[in-house]
Amino acid sequence: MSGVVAAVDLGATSGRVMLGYVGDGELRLEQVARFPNGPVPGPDGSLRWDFTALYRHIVEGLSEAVRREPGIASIGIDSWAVDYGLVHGGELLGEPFHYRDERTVRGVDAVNAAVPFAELYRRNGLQFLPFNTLYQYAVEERLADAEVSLLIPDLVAFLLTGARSAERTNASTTGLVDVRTGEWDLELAERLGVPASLLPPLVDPGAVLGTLRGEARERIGAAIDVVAVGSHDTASAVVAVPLSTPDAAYISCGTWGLVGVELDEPVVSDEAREANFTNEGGVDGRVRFLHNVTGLWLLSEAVRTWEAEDGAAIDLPALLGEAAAGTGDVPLFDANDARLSAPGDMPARIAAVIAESGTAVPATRAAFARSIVESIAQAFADAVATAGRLTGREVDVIHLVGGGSLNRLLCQATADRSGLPVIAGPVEATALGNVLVQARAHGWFGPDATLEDLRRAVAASTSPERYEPRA
Ligand code: LFR
Repeated sequence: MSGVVAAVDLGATSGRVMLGYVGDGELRLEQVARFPNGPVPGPDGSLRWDFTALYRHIVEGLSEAVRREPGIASIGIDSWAVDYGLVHGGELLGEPFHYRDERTVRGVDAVNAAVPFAELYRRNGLQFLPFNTLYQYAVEERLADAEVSLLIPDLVAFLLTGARSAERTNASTTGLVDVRTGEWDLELAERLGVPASLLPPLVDPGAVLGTLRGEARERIGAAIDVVAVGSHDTASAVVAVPLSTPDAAYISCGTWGLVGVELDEPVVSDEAREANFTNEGGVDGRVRFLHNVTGLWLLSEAVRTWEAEDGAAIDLPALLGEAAAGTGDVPLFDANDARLSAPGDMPARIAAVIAESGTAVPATRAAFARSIVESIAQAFADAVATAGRLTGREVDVIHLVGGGSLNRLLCQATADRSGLPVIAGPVEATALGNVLVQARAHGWFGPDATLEDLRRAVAASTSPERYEPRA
């Protein structure tokens, strides 16, 4: 069976609306709309998302999608994790905070004082990231004004259909879902002062959330169902990793590099906690056992700074080409250094971090780009090795998907530094995963299709590039 669905895919630097054509051996995406995204200044020096603009772009994109393809069977929505909007009386209480807002520092202190981290890890299985939703809730001033709190993709679905729900893969990133049961940990929520009423019913990928209604339906021009997908972008990306061996590792690389393996059961050992590995919820109850490495954020922030200096756009492929041609020692730094996580003058901050280690700071932009890419690759290689050690797997190949798979320097450096082959692609893994889970819900892959069946469809329809490690 075959058909077409629409995927809304919101990343930290851009959002897209895509059409996904599935069936009869076909799996193909067509981009309908692309719009910029990023942190914007909010009241009192806060860092927010311009959700109002995002939602407008989404509705415009979907109406264009319907114009091109009146027979769209459903819409699926995914985005970055952890961030939320508070809703009262159908209205959003202010623009959502960006996870890079520094208020989370206070939230971490408050949560640590209430629940020791070792206990938290046993309960929710999450690596420490200062912006996990539970830390944000600890300093959320408007919690008491809200009827419900909705994560970004759930918020979009609510505005489109009126449904109030929490899709499970993304809910797992709040820190308030029990890693063993996959249900809200209401006792933990109570200890942290989060009212249970704010946490909507959990739903699984594949469930029909509701049908476009009201103004959204009028503007989009059809009464289409919204179907839950792996609404955490990383969960959707992992669906579309064409895992080629049982011991394969994956890296989903965009703003972040999410490095790990897929498991059937969580690992919440002391070693996993100390290595800061997370057990996020995957589609079909799988576990995304992975570590967050700061990814292309470092490069895109550096480029943003240089473009502001020049008052002109930078030719990134040319810069990376120059970087790849460079010779000599490459100064490495810790890509996950906390000082590199907020927006700002990235080259100056990286220079400061490198200088601290007594190494010479790169003298040119190309050398800087090289240093950034090699440092990310080293962190990728380290995380793959740790994932293998923590799960007792002999990782034999790395699948690198997402925007980073187009960065040849990064793919080769990851192969070289890990000593493992890197299979790069598909670049659009997240949108593909979104489309595939909808298609399966419509029965287009047969009655009992597994994730492995979906991955076979990805492998058959894309041609990833292989990078062998060099001595
Ligand atoms: C990737 C991602 C990561 C999450 C980070 C913040 O886009 O969703 O998985 O840790 O963004 O939400």
